[in-house]
Amino acid sequence: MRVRLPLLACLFSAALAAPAWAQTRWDLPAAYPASNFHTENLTQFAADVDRATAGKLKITVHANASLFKAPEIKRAVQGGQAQIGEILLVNYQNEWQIFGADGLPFLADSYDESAKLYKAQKPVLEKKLAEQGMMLLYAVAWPPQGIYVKKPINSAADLKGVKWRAYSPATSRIAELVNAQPVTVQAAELSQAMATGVIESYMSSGSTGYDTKTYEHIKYFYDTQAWLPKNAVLVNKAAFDALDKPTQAALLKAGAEAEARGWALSKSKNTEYLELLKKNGMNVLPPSAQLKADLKKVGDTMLQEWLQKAGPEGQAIVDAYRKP
Ligand code: PCA
Repeated sequence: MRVRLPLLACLFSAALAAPAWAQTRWDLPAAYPASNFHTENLTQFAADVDRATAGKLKITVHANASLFKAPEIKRAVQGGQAQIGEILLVNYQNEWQIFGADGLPFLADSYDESAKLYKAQKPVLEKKLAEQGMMLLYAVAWPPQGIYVKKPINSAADLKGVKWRAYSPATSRIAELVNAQPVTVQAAELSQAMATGVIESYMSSGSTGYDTKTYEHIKYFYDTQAWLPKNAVLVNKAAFDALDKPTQAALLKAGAEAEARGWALSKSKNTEYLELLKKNGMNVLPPSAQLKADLKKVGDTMLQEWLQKAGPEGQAIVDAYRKP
């Protein structure tokens, strides 16, 4: 009988620990590593929801594309395979141009402008996602995007023929416009793509450069501050509706807090990441006047192309964004 005692004790404590009310468990697929600031923010958000609901809603964050690959997360939330998930909006530009508004070079290239663009973009984003059975819980900008490249560059012409990693339709388009060779690789596979020589250049933030140890393969970062793409956290509407009112309120509150915290984190961490890159041997440099002018031209072309494809809906966003 001695054997049974621990078992009994175990069952008894499990019964005690088990809540008398129903517990809801949600999965949250995310595409970036656990140590990334977006993911840390998600983890904090999940802990806040847990605390605010006294454990009624448990959200498990699955970092680094371990549950779904980056381009699959939106569909997973839409279809209810995941109740909540974090996406990179610009990944979905081909589905609907408005998702790509924050990926256009130099349309909004500072945190303030990026916040303003978000405000202009948000109502239409919410409407579209609602049509798809989802809610926009919150969105946070990545730090400004610069160019990682193996050799020093002075102009866009120096990028000719370079193997260029793209993470979105727009970053592929930039490659085409500067005559580089685009290959789409999501962040979770980026380290490997550099190690195997599949890519020798890409545009992204100091954050992703640091996360992927880019300094082990690439030694130059041109801080072009070209745009700030956003991650957005989406919720399946049916899953949300199935929650009781206090739980819904707790989720929305934690989401709003995560949004404010995320923007502040992005900004402060950006400086930190660039310092860390330098410490690890990266040359962090301002772009030359020529490179700046070349990229500005690329941005102008892409904005024209985008406006044509996005139609009046896109024009309305740009107008609202530019209104003083
Ligand atoms: N990092 C992500 C998207 C934008 C960013 O800064 C990436 O490179 O995949």
